[in-house]
Amino acid sequence: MQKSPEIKYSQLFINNEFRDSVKAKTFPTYNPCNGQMICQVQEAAKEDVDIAVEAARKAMEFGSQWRTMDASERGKLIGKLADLLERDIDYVVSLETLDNGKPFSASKDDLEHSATVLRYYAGWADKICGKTIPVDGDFFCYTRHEPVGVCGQIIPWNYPVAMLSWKWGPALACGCSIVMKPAEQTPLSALYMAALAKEAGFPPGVINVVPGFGPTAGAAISGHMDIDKVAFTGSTEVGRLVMTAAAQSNLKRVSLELGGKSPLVVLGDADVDEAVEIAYDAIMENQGQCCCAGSRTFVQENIHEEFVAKATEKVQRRKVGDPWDSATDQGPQIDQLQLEKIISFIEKGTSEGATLKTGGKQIGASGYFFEPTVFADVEDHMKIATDEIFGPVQCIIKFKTVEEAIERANKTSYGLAAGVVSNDINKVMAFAQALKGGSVWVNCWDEVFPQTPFGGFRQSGFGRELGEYALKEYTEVKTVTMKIPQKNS
Ligand code: TXE
Repeated sequence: MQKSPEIKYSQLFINNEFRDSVKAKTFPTYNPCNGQMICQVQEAAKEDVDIAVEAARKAMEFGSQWRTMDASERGKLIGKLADLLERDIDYVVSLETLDNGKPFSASKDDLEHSATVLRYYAGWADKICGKTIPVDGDFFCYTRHEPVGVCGQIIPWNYPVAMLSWKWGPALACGCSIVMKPAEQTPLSALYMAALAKEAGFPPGVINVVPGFGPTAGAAISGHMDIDKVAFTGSTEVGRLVMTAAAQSNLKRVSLELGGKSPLVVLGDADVDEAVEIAYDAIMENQGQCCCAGSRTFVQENIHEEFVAKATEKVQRRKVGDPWDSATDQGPQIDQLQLEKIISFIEKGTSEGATLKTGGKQIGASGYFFEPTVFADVEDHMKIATDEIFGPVQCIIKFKTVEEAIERANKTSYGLAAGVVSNDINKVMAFAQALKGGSVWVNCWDEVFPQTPFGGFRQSGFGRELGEYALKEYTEVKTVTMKIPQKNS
């Protein structure tokens, strides 16, 4: 643990070099524990994105070092990157904790996960293949799964390195090049990962990192005429802008991983203590700043009262504070804006008639700490039940029948995740089939693996990250049809 990790990189990373932005403009990144500046970081504008895209394009040129590299060699480089991340894990975890505010142990989990994701995709690099297809006539026909090309990747601040690994892993395995914009709140760990990528041996231009803001650097990526694909994780609102920009520029491929309002349904037969634990983790994880947070907790009426009492007690024991302290469960929220958003939801919840069981206030005046909160008597129409709060706020909703729970759980414009807690296999199966979400968790929550696809239904986005499915987002299928003298079966 390095409570004051040295900031080694704060410049743009383009063509395997750290460099200032064209206008040498910088922006500050802050420590969410106290709101103080950590350092100034070079800020990418459109002209910097253009330079990064040019480098990424050159790396993708026909006959380039990257294009002619053996696929197995690409895999080795990705594996090396995972090795280097593990070598420096204490430092990178420290950097992540400093810039994001999440507890050190949680950052460590994220980074270990990131290394396994990279390693998983290292294994895929030489297993991405097309098919030979038995067409009619004297033809030989096969498909090639080619890299989609230059990929713009825009990521948020809630899981900085993990989001990077989800996007770099499949893009690199497929042989693409990358222009990544980390979130303005958390640029530091991505820059360090860029330095590790250079050390691993990726050719110049394959990986470029351009810290900056959404409306400038982000918009320059999504509207760029020479980027072939944009992968975005963030708010639904910005997802819409990214897709519009893609449509209005060059129809680049788009994948979006957006917000959610994911339901966790606790059925009356569940063990209440176990259900309380699952529901607590589902919403409180990562200070509640999780796209797949279980942010609507439906509880069947026969156990509702006991559940509310135990959930409240559990949340009251949650230790909020110094992320460097191993006893801490919850660090600060990411910034003032997110803190204010949560506070405004608390006001809405109270004024709309939900019962505030515990929490609801900012902690201290320094930094962005917020009390873990439980609302009971939440009704479907309330803002706290319809909108993404993105904070440690549990909303408990009572229901009577299974059919009603399914209908109400699905009554949202989102569809990222859903869950059910029950030991009744028939009811569990009904839920698993009926709930609209890219992930359904049974008697658990947020169990995400490198091997399993993750993504949204409806306005939670489209496209899948992780697993074999993610490869589809980074490849184009080419059909090659060749006239031959005579075919033979
Ligand atoms: O998200 P933004 P913010 C949700 C969550 C949160 C809300 C706002 O509800 O409270 O979004 O958070 C870049 N063109 N999620 O403001 O703005 C931006 O710089 C291109 C859910 O942080 O969507 C950053 O890199 N890019 C979520 C990234 O988009 C633009 C995680 C995300 O920022 C852009 C984070 C533009 N016009 C927030 N404007 C999840 N799905 O996990 C911004 N960006």
